[in-house]
Amino acid sequence: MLMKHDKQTITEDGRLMLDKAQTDQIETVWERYQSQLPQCGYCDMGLSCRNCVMGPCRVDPFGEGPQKGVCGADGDIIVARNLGRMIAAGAASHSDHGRDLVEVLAEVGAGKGSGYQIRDEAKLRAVAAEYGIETEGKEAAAVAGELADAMQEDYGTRKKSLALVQRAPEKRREIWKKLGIMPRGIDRETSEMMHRTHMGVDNDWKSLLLHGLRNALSDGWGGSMIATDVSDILFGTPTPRPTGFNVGVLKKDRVNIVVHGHNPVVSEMVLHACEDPEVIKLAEARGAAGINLVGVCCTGNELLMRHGIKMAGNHLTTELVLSTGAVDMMLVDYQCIMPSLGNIGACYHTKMISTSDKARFPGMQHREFHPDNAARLAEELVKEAIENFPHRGNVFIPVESVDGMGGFSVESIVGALGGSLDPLIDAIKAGKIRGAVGIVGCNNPKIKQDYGHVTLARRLIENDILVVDTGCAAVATAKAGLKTAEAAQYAGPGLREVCTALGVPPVLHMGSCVDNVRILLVAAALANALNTDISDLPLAGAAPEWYSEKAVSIGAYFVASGVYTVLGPMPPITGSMNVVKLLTEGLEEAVGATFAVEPDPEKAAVLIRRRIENRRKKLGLPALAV
Ligand code: SF4
Ligand code: MSK
Repeated sequence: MLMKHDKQTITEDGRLMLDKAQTDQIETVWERYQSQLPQCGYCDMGLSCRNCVMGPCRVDPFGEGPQKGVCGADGDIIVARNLGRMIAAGAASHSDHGRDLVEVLAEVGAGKGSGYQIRDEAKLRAVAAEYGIETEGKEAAAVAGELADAMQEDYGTRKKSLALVQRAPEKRREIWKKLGIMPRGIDRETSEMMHRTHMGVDNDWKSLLLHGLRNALSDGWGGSMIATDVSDILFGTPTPRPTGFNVGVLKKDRVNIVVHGHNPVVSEMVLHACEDPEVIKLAEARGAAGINLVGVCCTGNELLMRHGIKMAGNHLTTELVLSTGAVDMMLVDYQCIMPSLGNIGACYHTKMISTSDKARFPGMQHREFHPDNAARLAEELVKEAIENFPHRGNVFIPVESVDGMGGFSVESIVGALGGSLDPLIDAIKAGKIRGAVGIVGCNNPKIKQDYGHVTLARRLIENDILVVDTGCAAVATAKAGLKTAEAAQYAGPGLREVCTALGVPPVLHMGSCVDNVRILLVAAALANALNTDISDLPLAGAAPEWYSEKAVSIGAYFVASGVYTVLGPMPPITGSMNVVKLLTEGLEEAVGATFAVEPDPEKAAVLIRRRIENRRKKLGLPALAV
């Protein structure tokens, strides 16, 4: 049966590629979602538990069936435990990604990381100083080695708090201390969450949720922050640069290589190999006009931020990109890579390659990257992609790409503002910019692709609210044309004036999922400049189309850092009204911010505008009635 693709996605390339996938009899995420309906109501409400084999158990939300699991856990405990485990999985994913980067930094420090080098020495020295490392008179490699050691200590359990929490405003740190949620060790908090949620350990739903915040903080002010800092040190701190978006970035006459996943350790080496003149000559000898390296998801965003590499799509486009028949090789590292991809690649000529020792996929050839073989293996693989170019069948690239700008690190935003955040603060005080919102997260087949991100971003900028975004949200708004300087025309008069003066878009691309910490750092810098706390500022976060456990951790560290955060899809917590009330109301008193859940982005925009105007009023700034 033909699907109405305008129900699946707002994007033109998505609709056309869905037609193509259907013609080619490729099963996509949307069809598999349909085949799962109706999804399990107990799981949807968080009321099922399989933490031990006295179970699996479930609690009846209507009060007619069992109200307790075999061990005696009630709905509150089961819901809180399940949410805690989602946070632990998300925090572990980001933080383990950070660990991989620290290990490369350690290799570089030991003079062994062949092909990797320090690209931002100033940042290396600045971050090392934050860790209390004496850098004066030392070679960069020596500093890198010491910093890698100190960061590895952060993963362990021997400290009272992580080094980088010092970047949070003092008032925020006091809140964390008072609540007993100061993150200690990155691995420790995740490990403790797994312990607490074992049968017969923490059976107080409030205490479980508080530890959830601590676990998430160990990601936001720990693992993810380390991942971003070390990526900047090794590969360069991003600066604004032009790029392009959607499936139209694939080129019929070039060898197309797509990188997918999250960690830039592999993709940076692949980029390097693609720029080798000898390798380019080989591509020409095989009849191609050159090599075209593009990205999807966050590995793509990492390359986009630092090199302007173009993005073929976000999460729900990853299968469709293959059905262009134009991809000669897809290289994946880890996270958000659908296990369906290998089999889709096999329907075309695409070589599918997995590269991480911890992530394998059906239908993919496994070629493992390590610092000592990365440069050589990257070149080998790019050459194999070139040799695959003549094997292409029909190619279908139905759209032209959309222009956009990426590369807005904290450093480059401060640079664009002339060296300090003062002009931004002045614009906020004057009401030209009413506040700022971070839109983050994924696509989810439960929501029309990109509709949540794009609608929310449009409503916010129309109302003079600056939007910064990351991950798949950032690609969604870019595909919709909101990441050019000209997009200032869609903003309200105040934001338009500021963007036009600076030549920047009203929606700033701040990077990958781990780069959400860049948003935290802007918030912290604003709070410090105003001698206040993050929760007092006219800021908010939103994840209109989230799907992943990582997004739960991100949402939890945003809220625990004082940022009101609106989720699109409902997390699996409705089985416990106690948990729902704590997360959506009770946390306000504890950490100065809460979650809200609103799947309709039009209504989410109203909630956020209300919050921002409320915070403006509290700061004594001119406020509007919403
Ligand atoms: Fe059932 Fe309790 Fe075991 Fe969960 S921990 S499966 S509720 S017995
Ligand atoms: S890739 S976590 S689908 S944003 Fe970071 Fe996109 Fe979400 Fe993965």
